[in-house]
Amino acid sequence: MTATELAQQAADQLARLTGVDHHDIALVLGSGWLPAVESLGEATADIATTELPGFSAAAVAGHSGRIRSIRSGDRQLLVFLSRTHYYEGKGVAAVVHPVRTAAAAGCRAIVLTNGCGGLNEAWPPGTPVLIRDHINLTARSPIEGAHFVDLTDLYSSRLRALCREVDPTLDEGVYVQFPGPHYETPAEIEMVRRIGGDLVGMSTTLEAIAAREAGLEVLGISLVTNLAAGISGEPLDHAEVLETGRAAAGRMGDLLTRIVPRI
Ligand code: 8IG
Repeated sequence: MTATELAQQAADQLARLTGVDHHDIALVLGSGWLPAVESLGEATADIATTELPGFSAAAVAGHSGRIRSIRSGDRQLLVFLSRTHYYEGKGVAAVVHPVRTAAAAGCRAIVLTNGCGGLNEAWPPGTPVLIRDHINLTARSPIEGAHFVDLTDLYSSRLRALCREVDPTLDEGVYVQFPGPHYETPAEIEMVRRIGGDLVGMSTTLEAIAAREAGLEVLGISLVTNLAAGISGEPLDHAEVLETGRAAAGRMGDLLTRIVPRI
């Protein structure tokens, strides 16, 4: 079975379990974004990812393996409360299966969120930053075969402009995906700075590529949860990431809730 066929099976089962045969916008919630889901609207269904073909169980504390179908105004949202990370070793196809399922479920746009390290000291933990572009340091692609997908304007300039209308204080940055699961060394962060990166994390770029291949419009928003290694002198800590998310939840929920109706 091809990846697209498996995603279609997942979308068909999703339609049966949620009673919704067409979703409009997908959201993937990264580290620190989970509390923001409550502001988005009323959940009309809440299912475990494992109820759909092709999904495996979530592995990280603070990531819950569930999918919600949420009514938000006249839009039906498909919200993934967690993601499969590349570092879990389940393969790139597993990482991007939610994105392909969203496309098969009818979504035209996807909002990819993540928690990340920031290189800019003007972005304290709790700062949301729009992803303007990315550098994929996994050296992998979700696409197989001679399918040469254009990634110019991968992170939709239309959607970024719309976000800045909603919140003019939003900055933009280049997101660099490392394979993880270890954080970077200070020397690697210096390399990121020199190659033009502003944000470092362990997700998003492979999903964005798969989304573009599937024809989805992509919006990427990072929540800076820590300064990148070597910048503050403090060690990095996953508990701190979760706490920053809780503290920023109000602002992130508000941001998503104001953006979604305009996508
Ligand atoms: I949250 O500093 C979070 N995720 N690679 N580096 C990488 N991933 C992260 C970081 C970070 N913070």
